[in-house]
Amino acid sequence: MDPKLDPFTTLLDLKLGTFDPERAPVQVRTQADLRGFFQAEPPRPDQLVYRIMPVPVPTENSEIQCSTTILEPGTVGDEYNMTKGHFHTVRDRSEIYIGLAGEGRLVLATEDGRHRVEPMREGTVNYVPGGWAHRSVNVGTEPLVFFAAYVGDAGHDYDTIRRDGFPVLVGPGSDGPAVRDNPRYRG
Ligand code: PAN
Ligand code: ZN
Repeated sequence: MDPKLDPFTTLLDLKLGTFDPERAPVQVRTQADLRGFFQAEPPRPDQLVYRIMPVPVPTENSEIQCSTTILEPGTVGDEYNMTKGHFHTVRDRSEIYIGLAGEGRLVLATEDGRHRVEPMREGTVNYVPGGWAHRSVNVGTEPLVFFAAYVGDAGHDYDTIRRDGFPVLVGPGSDGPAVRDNPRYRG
């Protein structure tokens, strides 16, 4: 075959999640961007929640996209800071997360309403099979940092999550992080 891309290398800071050199502009998500994903109305719309550092390649299933996510600690209402969460637009596309720093939970859900909550911290390797929506939650006091690699043409379906939510919510409990049923799931 005729190769489509030239090889390249970038250096990942294993604690901070930053790339040197950066391969693409950093994507910033504030509380305002997460309106409709948190249960509560965001109290500080300009407050940073997370940043995504992409290593972009063509969006084809012959390629592997990757990025790091740096998710700040904090809460909005009764929920810890979290990513929007999504299904892949091409539903069967899978993904791998590698935890680099901080403490988190990976909330996963299927279209038929099953869910799982998996740990995230330095050294965890989370496998996200096709068909599972996924959202990361920072349950600690430091940034949650992880590396993600996924099939190039996966795409991101946020609208389904904005409409339906996840079956469970993660927030501070009396004895550490607590997972509660989401009263508005598909409500
Ligand atoms: C991740 C996520 C990243 C941000 O790279 O895109 O953590 O989360 P949201 O996309 O839900 O805002 C991934 O799962 N990519 O497929
Ligand atoms: Zn994904």
